[in-house]
Amino acid sequence: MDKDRVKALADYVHNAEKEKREIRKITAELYPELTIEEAYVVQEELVRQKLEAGYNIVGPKMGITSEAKMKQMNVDNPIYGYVFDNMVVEEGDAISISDYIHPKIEPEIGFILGRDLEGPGVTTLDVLRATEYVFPAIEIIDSRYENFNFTLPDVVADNTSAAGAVFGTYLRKPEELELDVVGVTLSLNGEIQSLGAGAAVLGHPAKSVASLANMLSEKGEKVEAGKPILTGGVTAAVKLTAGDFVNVKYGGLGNVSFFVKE
Ligand code: 0L1
Ligand code: MG
Repeated sequence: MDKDRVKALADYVHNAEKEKREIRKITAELYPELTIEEAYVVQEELVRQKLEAGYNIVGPKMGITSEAKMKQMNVDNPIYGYVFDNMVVEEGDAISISDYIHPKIEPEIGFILGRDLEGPGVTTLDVLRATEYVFPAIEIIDSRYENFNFTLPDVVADNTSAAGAVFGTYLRKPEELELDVVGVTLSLNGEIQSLGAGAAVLGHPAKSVASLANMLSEKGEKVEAGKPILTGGVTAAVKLTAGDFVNVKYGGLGNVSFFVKE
């Protein structure tokens, strides 16, 4: 794919994000032959544009980490993208629904590494040994594509729908918890909407970090210490509406909440 097309496709999704409007997926007609490899090149250009605009990367995020989602999209591997500083929402604060297109939330288990991890060959055990803290988090996803309708290359080019992150402040050492059996309930206005356990994320959330390290190694990159990593949704994503009070409880790992206003 030539440079002009990479830039045109990155502009296409980036403008939709900036203008908060839905677009048709890239593969619908703009460029049906988009491959995963090309999509990551488009994502890199999108990331470059955001950095050039003055935003900073807070940390990486993993997506399509559940068995159900992988089956639905007919893929064997998860995908990754990046959370930027303008996406971070303080726990307990309110977001404005008008700052998004059609936001949904995913409860996630976050990791902070004490040392860099470089693949290939990184294992779940390597991740647990390198982890300084785990913490509760909520990801806000907001696909720029109409009705969240996309193929895997489309969603990779769109920075894996990244739009927001609420990082909880309940830090725990990984050995204090059995992360695969940490239960999670997501409530809107006091009513449980979805629930799950840590094992919904590739069998164990630490495996998601290992997978990230191994995928990044193909580009000569590593997972850096000190940056919060979102490992993937523990439950199905839930749609947000103005007026919602979001509360997610994590067994042994505290809870995270925020409000949604007009
Ligand atoms: O973080 C995620 O798992 C979302 C990845 C993109 C898929 C979606 O937008 O539903
Ligand atoms: Mg997610």
